Amino acid sequence: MLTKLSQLRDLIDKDHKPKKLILAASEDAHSLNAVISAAEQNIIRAILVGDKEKTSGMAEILNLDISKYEFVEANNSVEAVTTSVKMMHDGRADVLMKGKVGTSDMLSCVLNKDYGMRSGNLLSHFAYFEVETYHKLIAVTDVAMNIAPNLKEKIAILNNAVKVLNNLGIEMPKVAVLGAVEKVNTEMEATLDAALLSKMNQRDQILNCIVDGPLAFDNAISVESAKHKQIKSDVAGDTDLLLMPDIEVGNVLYKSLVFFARAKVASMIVGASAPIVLTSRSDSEQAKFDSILLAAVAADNHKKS
Ligand code: COD
Repeated sequence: MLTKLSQLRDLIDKDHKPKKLILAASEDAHSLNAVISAAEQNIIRAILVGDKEKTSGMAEILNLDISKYEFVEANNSVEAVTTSVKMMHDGRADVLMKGKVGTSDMLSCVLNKDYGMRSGNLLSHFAYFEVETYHKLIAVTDVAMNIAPNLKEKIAILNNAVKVLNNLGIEMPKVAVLGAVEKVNTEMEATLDAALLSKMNQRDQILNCIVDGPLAFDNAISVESAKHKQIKSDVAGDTDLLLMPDIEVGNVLYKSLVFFARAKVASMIVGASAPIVLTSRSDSEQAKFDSILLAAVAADNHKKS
């Protein structure tokens, strides 16, 4: 059972060759520090794309030697992202990482039909949390890409996340599909979708996991709360993955866990032609480093599948 994000390190392939990671718009202090630290620990090989003058100035202040890493010049963040995504499209690296550029700008470029990183699947965001008050790591999806997913999109988001968890060694992750309440309410669409997803799982239309829902947040993560409400569930209180109804709920939960609960987090975009590290500007350097670790493990598995 995974209880700490640092355990991701043990999951790196024994014959792991450091994966090539492109940092798009490299003039971002936290990202640069995390990338160089991961490169120095042989987790990745770094390629920096961005404004050379600003990046070098930042490296000097941070006391980092970036002279040994490949550098591709770009005049602005849009050019940096476009160049980076095109390099990924051409198979020049295994992982893409967002530097000093807006999330939507980065994602729109990734979705470009001609030179993007589409794979035919829905792309979605996967976040993995270490929360002191929970007995194991817990995944949350989708808090950053799909704004208001319909049922079909929720199936794809769920399958993307289950694939990540299966690859991390969790054979049958327990999935709680969240609503505001644990009973189906015909006026609350999230509860209807949750019930359908549970039934599809029972009928083997969604595989390699145990799905239950609707569950409210408290009974998804607390055995006492589930008992109190007399909920019979194989998932309640022992959830590995929380499926969010939409981006607003997901994003508020993400930030509440980080800012109120001081949780640690690693996150990435999955479902594309390669994993994409897409932490937000407010994420810590540790979160960026752990996300690189998560993406490196995912890239090892990507190569095998
Ligand atoms: N997976 C695969 N294809 C997709 C996806 C997806 N998740 N989303 C859109 N597409 C395809 C569509 O089918 C279409 O062919 C094309 O991409 C364009 O679709 P649009 O018009 O919806 O694309 P955009 O560029 O307007 O929007 C895509 C974004 C991902 C940018 C948008 O959904 C978005 O802004 N998401 C929220 C990002 C955000 O602000 N996160 C902040 C949280 S920190």
